[in-house]
Amino acid sequence: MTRFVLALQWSGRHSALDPAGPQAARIDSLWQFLWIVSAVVLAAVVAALLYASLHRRRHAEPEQAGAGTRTVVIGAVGLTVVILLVFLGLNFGTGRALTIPPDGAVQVRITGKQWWWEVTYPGNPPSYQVTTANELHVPVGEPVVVELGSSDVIHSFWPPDLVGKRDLIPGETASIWFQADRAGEYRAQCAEYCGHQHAKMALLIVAESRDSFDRWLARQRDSARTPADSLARRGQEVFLASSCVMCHTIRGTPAGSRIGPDLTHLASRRTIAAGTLPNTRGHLAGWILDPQRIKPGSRMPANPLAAGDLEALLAYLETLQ
Ligand code: HEC
Ligand SMILES: [Cu+2]
Repeated sequence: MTRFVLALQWSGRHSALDPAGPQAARIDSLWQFLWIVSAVVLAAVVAALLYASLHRRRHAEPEQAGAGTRTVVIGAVGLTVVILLVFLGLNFGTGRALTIPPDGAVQVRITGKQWWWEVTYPGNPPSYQVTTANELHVPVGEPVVVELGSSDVIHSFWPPDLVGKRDLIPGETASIWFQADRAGEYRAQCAEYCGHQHAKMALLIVAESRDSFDRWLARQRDSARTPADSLARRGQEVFLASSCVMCHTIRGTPAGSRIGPDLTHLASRRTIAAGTLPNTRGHLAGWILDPQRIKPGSRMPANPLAAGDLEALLAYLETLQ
């Protein structure tokens, strides 16, 4: 089967035609069936049209159509109805199979924001709750139920390699479930136009072994430590003295706002700004100085920091593993 795999180097694969889990595989086989049958029907219609125009009788009126023609027309209408009913049944069956999650699934909540994703793993006790952004980790081969909500406008969660789309609607909770059968990095994209930076609203999904997933989750639970290094410590002071604290959380410090992504483990993430840039020092510097050049309209203002302060701030952010 032809594979169209759009691989963005740092933000995962993105293709509905190369399913990596049972839900996406069902959607893929439904679509294969629909397009093959539709292609055969189209070919038959075009062939009939060509035949009819080549064998046209002069001055023939519709009421002169013979019994043979009538049989063909009635047969074609009947066949069309049967094909449409089969499509309907398969569609319904696929929809049902996708809506009922098995017990014991991994639970995670995703909130859509203009223009990024907040990802929360509930904890028991509640202090075990993990909050991160733009990166969803899941264990391979296990069902994952994603609860979806929005805090501003309608967004849509769409990881084409894993499952279809589900809208995130303000004031409502929807859910979708999927399972990744192959380890790897997959890309989800907001699939409902949600304003200026809708296109730059991607979510990286990392499917990994149960062991690495547990280790990742345990690490994400930790608060940030005050850095030992003096430059990084100065960076922490810059962060806490700047406007950053009005919008961001770094657990373990007084910064506790949720307007922007939680930065407690920023350095462990592969991308910044919802898959827009790889998480490197240079990109981070460019983003902090002027996010409006990278994502015009985004909800983070420019920060004209002095060079020394910026350098210290970057050193600090790099300690947030
Ligand atoms: C008015 C609120 C606001 C202020 C002030 C602010 N930010 Fe942000 N920040 C945001 C929002 C919103 C985003 C998400 C933007 C997006 O991806 O569209 C963001 C994204 C980021 C990211 C990328 C995080 C990720 O995982 O994608 C970093 C890093 C960051 N901010 C650092 C800072 C620093 C450092 C400061 C202070 C110098 C700061 N921010 C000030 C709102 C703010
Ligand atoms: Cu969108």
